[in-house]
Amino acid sequence: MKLIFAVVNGDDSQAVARALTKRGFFATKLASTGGFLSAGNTTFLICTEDEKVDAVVDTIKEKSHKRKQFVPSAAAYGVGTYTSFPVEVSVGGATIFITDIERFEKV
Ligand code: 2BA
Ligand code: 2BA
Repeated sequence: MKLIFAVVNGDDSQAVARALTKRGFFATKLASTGGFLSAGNTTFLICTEDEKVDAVVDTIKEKSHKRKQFVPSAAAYGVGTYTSFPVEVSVGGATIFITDIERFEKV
């Protein structure tokens, strides 16, 4: 079994959740916050069999979109507001981490 952590843009999280459920995957959604932008995003935890990992990743990829976002450099880098200028960052589609599970139980 593998545990997939997927950080998804808040705007895509409903579409990702719907698609995962429709394709028979079980998932847990956690409300999370990006360390850089301090904006809300959604972290999915998905535990599934090894051979289904690619299908989960493909589903997330399909429903998560890349976005360009402008942020004040003061907010992004913590410099004084007198030097603030907009900085463009590319956010998403999704950031995905996959780890082994030693034991999985539903009791
Ligand atoms: P349970 O399987 O007891 O799961 C309860 C909650 O535990 C789930 O809430 C989810 O938050 C988490 N969970 C369970 N298995 C997981 C896994 N492999 N990876 C990550 N998180 C997991 P919900 O998603 O709201 O599901 C509530 C109940 O609905 C589930 O109870 C299950 O009986 C059913 N269910 C969930 N997804 C389904 C699906 N794709 N197809 C059919 N039934 C589903
Ligand atoms: P945030 O930390 O709010 O980051 C939003 C976007 O800002 C990132 O998009 C990236 O383009 C940029 N960024 C983040 N940290 C940066 C830094 N130190 N210097 C310059 N630019 C930076 P994504 O890479 O698509 O990440 C989207 C969200 O996924 C992140 O939100 C964070 O919550 C999570 N994430 C991304 N990589 C991660 C990692 N290696 N470990 C844990 N969480 C990660």
